[in-house]
Amino acid sequence: MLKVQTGQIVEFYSNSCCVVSEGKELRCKIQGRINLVVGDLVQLESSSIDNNSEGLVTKRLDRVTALYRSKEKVKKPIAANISHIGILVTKNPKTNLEFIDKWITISKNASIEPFIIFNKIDLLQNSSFQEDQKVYERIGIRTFQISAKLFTNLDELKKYLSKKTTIFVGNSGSGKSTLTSAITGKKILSKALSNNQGVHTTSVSTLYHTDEMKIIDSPGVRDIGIDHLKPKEIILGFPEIINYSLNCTFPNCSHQTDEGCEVITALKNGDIEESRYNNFIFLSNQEKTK
Ligand SMILES: Nc1nc2c(ncn2[C@@H]2O[C@H](COP(=O)(O)OP(=O)(O)OP(=O)(O)O)[C@@H](O)[C@H]2O)c(=O)[nH]1
Ligand SMILES: [Mg+2]
Ligand SMILES: [Zn+2]
Repeated sequence: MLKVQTGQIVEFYSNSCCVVSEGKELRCKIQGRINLVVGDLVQLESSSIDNNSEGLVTKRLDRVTALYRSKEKVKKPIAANISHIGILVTKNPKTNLEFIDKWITISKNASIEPFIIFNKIDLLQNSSFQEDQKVYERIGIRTFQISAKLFTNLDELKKYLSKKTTIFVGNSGSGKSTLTSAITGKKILSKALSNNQGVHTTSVSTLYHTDEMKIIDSPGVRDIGIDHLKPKEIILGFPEIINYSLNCTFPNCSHQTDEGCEVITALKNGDIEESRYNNFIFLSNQEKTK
């Protein structure tokens, strides 16, 4: 007998997927050409006779949120129905501020709350993340300093993640899988060399459920394409610039010449961080030249 039920995609491959439904994990085929990503809610048919784990996804339910990136100028969904994005930042590999600002921009455009996790603090002499932390706390972005490997400061982070669906993003080697494992208690292979068998870099996004939260561990990226965003969408990643721009003399102010520009005044007064301003101008100009 066929049973129709709903579930959530925890892993998606090109023509099959893993779905959690009614507390069980099912390996599913996909009917027709349904465009799915991790986190999607779906309707599926499962066979109740053979009591294990096979199903057919027949429909995707509406997405509450969807996170997009662009790849070769095409807008592609990365994950659905997430509430938060945790951006992992490390000194090694070095995460640059432009990468962080791009992630903030795509999150804000998707109405998903970004926050920053400074990881691997066990490798640092003194708190050398402090300056970057100030830049982002100033604009209302929550930040954490942790060591995923040594479980340092994880309690506060866990409390923050409670009741949320969060995707961890960041460069390859920043510790997303190590952190996901430390928080969820699930065994996940990390990038370290294991028995000389090679490097376990994450190749597919996976959603992990615990009683308190849902976490998606994603593959590392060197850069994130935001070509699909127009200049008026880029500025959503820069709330402090929006604030000051409201008082610019000219409504179509480019915020690049002095005259009547409150953004430039705020920059000169130190009310807007230089790195944030520079990234805003860089990303806006990039979009304009397309
Ligand atoms: N010292 C230290 N090492 C860490 C910490 N967190 C992760 N690592 C190490 O960093 C390496 C990469 O960790 P992963 O968790 O695999 O990184 P990832 O972000 O999942 O990498 P990809 O899957 O390739 O994107 C591993 O050798 C981890 O042991 C930390 O807090 N301190
Ligand atoms: Mg990984
Ligand atoms: Zn201006």
